Amino acid sequence: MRRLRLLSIITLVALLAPLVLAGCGGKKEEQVTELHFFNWSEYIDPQIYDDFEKEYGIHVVEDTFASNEDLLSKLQAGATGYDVIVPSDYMVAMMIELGLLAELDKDNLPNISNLAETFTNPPYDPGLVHCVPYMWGTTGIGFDWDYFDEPPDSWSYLFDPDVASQYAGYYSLLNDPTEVIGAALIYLGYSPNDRDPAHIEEAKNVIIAIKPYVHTFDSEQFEDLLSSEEIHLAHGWSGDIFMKQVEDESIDYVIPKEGAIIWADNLCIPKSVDDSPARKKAAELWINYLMRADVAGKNTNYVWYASPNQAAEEYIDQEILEHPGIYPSAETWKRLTWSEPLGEAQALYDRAWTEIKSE
Ligand code: SPD
Repeated sequence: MRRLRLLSIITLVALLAPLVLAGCGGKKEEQVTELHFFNWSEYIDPQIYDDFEKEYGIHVVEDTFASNEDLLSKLQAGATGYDVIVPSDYMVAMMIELGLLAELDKDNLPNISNLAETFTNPPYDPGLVHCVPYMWGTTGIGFDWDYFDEPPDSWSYLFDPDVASQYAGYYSLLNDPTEVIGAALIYLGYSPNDRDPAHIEEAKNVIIAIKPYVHTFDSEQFEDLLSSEEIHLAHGWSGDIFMKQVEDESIDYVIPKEGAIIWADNLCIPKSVDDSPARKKAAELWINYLMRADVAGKNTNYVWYASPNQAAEEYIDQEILEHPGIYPSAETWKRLTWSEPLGEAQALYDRAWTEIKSE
């Protein structure tokens, strides 16, 4: 009888161990029941929050940001309440350099083995020491077929004043310095990572010249503005447009012929979370859950972004896997460029952006 009671106690302790995580040095045990996830808007199937809570008893509170630069400035301003954040590739490299990210404990992330080989050693975080890839996509032009006979497949629709003026008041640009200056640089025939001050100045002047035609700079509702016909063209992210297309089939997306930015967003833990082993472990539990094949598949089916998770493919709808706007062809890949950390040239981009926005 006593042995049976002892066994039950051992089982109970084993079951609670993942959730009741002891602080060190004899501190009181801390139970994590809430996690703060700082994500891009509309970038997860909300059902996943409920499923996770049912399975692990941890409620995930989501807060959203609109650009990598917003995310960075929040962290730099001392925000310590976030457990998991979702920066893009070049921003991961910048955050590592600035010491803003914790290192991941791979023992807590067994689902990392689900990642496709190409995503296991990205240049911005070799060996996935700090982050794991979440979703990837491209930045192109969303449009409404009601106003076009052919897809607007050139950046000149947004940046050539002769063309752009025909859409005056009816198009949006992302509220995102890297994306907008990058797209203008591509339009001018340069790399979106160009560091030549004269080229950055040229791109700035192009944007200032067309600014009177821009309805709004927006990164969170451009797909809704397209659907409500407030705008007819939108500089935007692939999945957001395709997700909207499900309910409004006149909305479509094109990767401009001059080329475009390709990006990968990543799940990372801010360095401040290292102060609480319990929170860190819970954050890794959440990241590992998002990498579970069925969860990652379900998520891609909802957000319409490509998954870096190879094991998830069996759960992803065929329509998405075969979609050339989501998984671009080898031919299209040749026109795509990853954003890179800009080093000292970042200050030139920041200054150009301030001038663009204040003009
Ligand atoms: N609605 C989710 C949008 C995610 C966009 N992240 C891409 C950033 C690339 N610079």
